[in-house]
Amino acid sequence: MPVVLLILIAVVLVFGIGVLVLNRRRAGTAQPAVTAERREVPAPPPKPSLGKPSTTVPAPSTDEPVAPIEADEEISAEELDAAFEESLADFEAEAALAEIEEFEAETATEPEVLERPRFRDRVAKARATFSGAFGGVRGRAGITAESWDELEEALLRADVGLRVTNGLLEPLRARVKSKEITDPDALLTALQGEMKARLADSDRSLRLEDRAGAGPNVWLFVGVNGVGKTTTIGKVAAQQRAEGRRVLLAAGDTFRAAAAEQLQTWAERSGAEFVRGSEGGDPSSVIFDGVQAAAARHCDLVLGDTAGRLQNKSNLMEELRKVRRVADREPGRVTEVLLVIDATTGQNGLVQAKEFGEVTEVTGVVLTKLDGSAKGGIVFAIETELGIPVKLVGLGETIGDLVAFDPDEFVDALFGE
Ligand SMILES: Nc1nc2c(ncn2[C@@H]2O[C@H](COP(=O)(O)OP(=O)(O)OP(=O)(O)O)[C@@H](O)[C@H]2O)c(=O)[nH]1
Ligand SMILES: [Mg+2]
Repeated sequence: MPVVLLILIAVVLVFGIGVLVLNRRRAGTAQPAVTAERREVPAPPPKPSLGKPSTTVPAPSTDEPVAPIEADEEISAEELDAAFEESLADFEAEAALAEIEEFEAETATEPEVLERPRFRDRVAKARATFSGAFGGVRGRAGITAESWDELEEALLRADVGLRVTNGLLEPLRARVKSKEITDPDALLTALQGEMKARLADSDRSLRLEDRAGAGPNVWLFVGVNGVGKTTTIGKVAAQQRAEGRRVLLAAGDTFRAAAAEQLQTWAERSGAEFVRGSEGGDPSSVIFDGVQAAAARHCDLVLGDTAGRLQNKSNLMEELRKVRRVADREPGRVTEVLLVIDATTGQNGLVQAKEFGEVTEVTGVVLTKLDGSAKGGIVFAIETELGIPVKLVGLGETIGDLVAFDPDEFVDALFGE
């Protein structure tokens, strides 16, 4: 009798497995039918915005013990088919859930905390320009003609400019000649000191007059196309808001379609007020409206965007002169005109600075994209040759990636410290 029972169990098992294999084959060949059924799997919760899906689908595990088939249990082909489809549905649901979780992890927006980025972490490329030369200088037993060549080349490649490079190296040559400096390490330390000293005396503070009852301060942002004016305004707005000031952004770039929308997005992100005009309208009237609105709403500061322009287009430069004049009318006071320069454009930035400075009385430079550039040396050229202080530095594209320019930290970062 037990032998008969065993045979019976074996027959049922073989039959069951046969049906299972048959079904799998059917599923493989009859693709459209399976896809159709797949669509019937309850749809996963919608992707964005979703917190965690409220229901979790039990995860079928391939390691889970399969329930033993009882010998006397009648298992039809349909039941086996249904069981297989059910576990397929579970598997599909789990895959969908995993996909949602992966999507959420990828798209989770960073909270907009203004965490100050460090020069050291962002100026890797600028540092690389110097590190090869410094390595070469250190690698020699003494200070040779090659050491000087290497230093000079590195400074020029970093866009320090010929005049400033000579200005930095000449006093060092004299100190080496007089035997005050005798070894390579001491030479590099002395160069580091010279570079810091060059940038030491500038007043880099942003002017904001807080006279009671007075109208809003106006900071204008000027520069050539695509240097980062609008982005910088967004970053500055966030910083000023974080310091508790009421800020209004005025969309003085009426030239480019979507420029106002871009600024509006920054206004929303930073919690600033916003004023715009019509596309193609007079930028000075937008700035005027902005100042009026800011005065009415008791704002401390108006940040005025302007359209990018080439410094050699005299009509556009004239337009900028007018924007400045209008912004400075009561109740407004222009307390900063910030020339935004893209650090990757190198020495060309110097030419821009000259022209813009003449037209709008630039009070400071914002050097953007220092994170992606090997041209950090332009800082020295701008300050030494033009006497315009670099006040802010852009170290990335996000709202927190703007820092007050700290020359010591910058020079140390170039030296890999
Ligand atoms: N890596 C990096 N990118 C920056 C920085 N500042 C701005 N950008 C990018 O530069 C590009 C141009 O920025 P915008 O702010 O539109 O420049 P703009 O000067 O207003 O341009 P126009 O209005 O067309 O003249 C954008 O892709 C910015 O994200 C920075 O400090 N680092
Ligand atoms: Mg812009």
